[in-house]
Parts: sequence; structure tokens; C-alpha cells
Amino acid sequence: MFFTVLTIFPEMFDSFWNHGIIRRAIEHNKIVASAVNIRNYAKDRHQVTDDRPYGGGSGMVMKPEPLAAAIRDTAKTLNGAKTVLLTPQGRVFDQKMARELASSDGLILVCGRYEGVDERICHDLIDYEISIGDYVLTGGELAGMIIIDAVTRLIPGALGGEDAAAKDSFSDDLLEHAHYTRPSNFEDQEVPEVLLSGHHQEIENWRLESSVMRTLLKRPDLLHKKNLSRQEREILGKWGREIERILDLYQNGKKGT
Ligand code: 4HQ
Repeated sequence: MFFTVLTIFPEMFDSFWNHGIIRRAIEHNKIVASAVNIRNYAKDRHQVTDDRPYGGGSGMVMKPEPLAAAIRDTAKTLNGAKTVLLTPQGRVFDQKMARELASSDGLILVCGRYEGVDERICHDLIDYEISIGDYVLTGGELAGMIIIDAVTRLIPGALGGEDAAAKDSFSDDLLEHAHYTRPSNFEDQEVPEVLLSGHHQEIENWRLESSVMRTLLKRPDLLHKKNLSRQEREILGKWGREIERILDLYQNGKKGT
């Protein structure tokens, strides 16, 4: 899969391409990634990419001609590429969207600066408008990195030796289970005994229960939109009954006094 980023600050990506999973995915030819300067496509002597807004007001707007030329020239060499504009007006990025994008051949990510890009770019040249969340950035570059990061780890082989189950669509929709490493006692806090037991099935069961209950307590909204497996429903049922039992004890106890 390939990623081409169009930006006036391509140097922002130098460090991103060169660390961790992204770096390894490039080295192992799982992804081809580059950042191209939109300025290279500005025809005037000073290679201007922005201009004042029609109608007046503060701030600048990205000029349409250099952007259109950059998108067309990039798309020409990359068959099957989808173009993405990073903007707060877009659909809010989530794991489902990351999976959707991971099944494409490649992405051309358009990163604006200033007040954004000329509206006429969006109609013919952009396939997806994506927002990474409801807050305002100074440019689309960080948003582009977030999308590339989340999509890359879904590409088969990109995580290397790691267990494929760790990134399947089911566990991706739950919070991670609690993690522990040595020492087994840290400041009087013990690691749960089952994790030291060596019983692989019991450890798997504990981890699923940890995931489901952490999601219920910290992000119940995630559970509501998820398709639950039989085992996940059983865990929620078990804890639901346990909580009812505790409430029951409490109420009967009060009646008695
Ligand atoms: N932007 N998700 C780029 C964002 C944003 C977001 C504001 C996009 C500034 C120029 N991008 N313009 N949220 O805040 O993607």
C-alpha cells in the first residue's frame, strides 16, 4: 500500500517515516510512503500556495491551482489511489474507517494550512473528507500522520511477529486488557495471580474479561455500537448478576435495620 502526502511542510514527515512500526513497514516493503511539497506545483516565480479570501476577513486560503496540479500529478502515477482531505468538516475517523482505508491500494492525503483549502478542490478531486476529531489543528499534517499510523498497523505483516489476534476487528473495538510486567510486586501492588499461573486458557479468559469490563466502566459507548460475541455477552451477564446481588444485599440489609 502507498501513502503520498501533499503538504507545504514535507519535512514534518522525516521523523515520522523513520521510527518504529512505520519505519519497519517501509523497510519490509509493506508500505511506500513519501511527502511531496505542494510548493513544487506553484507556477509563479515565488511559488506562492496561499492567497487572501474572497469576501475579505482575516487569514489565508490555499490556492486551488497548485493543489489541483499536485493531486492530479500524484494520482496519475498511483493507480487506484483514493484522495483524502483532512478537515474538521469530514467524517470522524475511527477504527472502522481505518479498516476500510486499509483495503485500498493507496491514499493521497491532502494537508491544508491557514484557514483551509479553496472549496472548489473538494468537489472533483477529493474522495474522502476526514476529521480526526472535534478540535482545531493548525494544519492537516498531524491528522494525516494519525491516519497513516492507524492504517499501517492493519496491513498484513506490518506488525511483524505480533499475534494477528491482537489486531482482529473484535479486539480492536474493545479497550485493551490490563498489562503487567516485572516485578510481580510493585509498591505493595501484586500482579493478578492467574497471569503468573502459566494456564494459557485461563489467562486468555482473564484478558477478555479485563477488556470487556474496562470498556464497560471507561467507555460504555464503545460497547453499545459493538457486535458482542457469545463469550463477551456471558461476561457482561455474569457481572450484571454480581452487581444485582450486591445491590440486593445492600437493600435487604437496610430493611433489616
Ligand atoms: N484542521 N481533523 C487543516 C483540523 C483537522 C481535524 C484545521 C485541518 C486546519 C487547515 N484536520 N486545517 N480536526 O483541525 O483533520
